[in-house]
Amino acid sequence: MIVKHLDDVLNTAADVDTEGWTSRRLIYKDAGMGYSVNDTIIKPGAELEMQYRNHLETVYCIEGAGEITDLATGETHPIRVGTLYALNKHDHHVLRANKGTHMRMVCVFNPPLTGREVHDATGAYALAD
Ligand code: 9YT
Repeated sequence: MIVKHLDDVLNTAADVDTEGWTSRRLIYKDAGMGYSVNDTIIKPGAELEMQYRNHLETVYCIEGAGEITDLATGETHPIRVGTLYALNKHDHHVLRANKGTHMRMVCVFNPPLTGREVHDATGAYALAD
């Protein structure tokens, strides 16, 4: 059994900080679970264009508010605590945190992240192998 606390991850190599987000990788590839789990902070006012061509991702908002735009349809959906979105078609999207508030999201990736990824120029992560 693996038991961890967010405190075990903070300020380690699995605590990945970028301009728009900080991702604390709690479960990643080495755990052998077939998925990874991150506790991610989207910084206030951040606007992130992403497309995970190599991964499926489900995201569940547990703090803050913002919105997501599906760039295939142009539709924008509000996000608040309790909103979940699943990028089941590797959807190209823009994620925004409202100004003045961060969003805290639980993110599950399949296949799992190695724990250290940052986005490439297309807003994707490379495959681990
Ligand atoms: C919600 C989202 O896609 N944020 C970008 C960071 C990524 N999800 C991660 O590595 O946690």
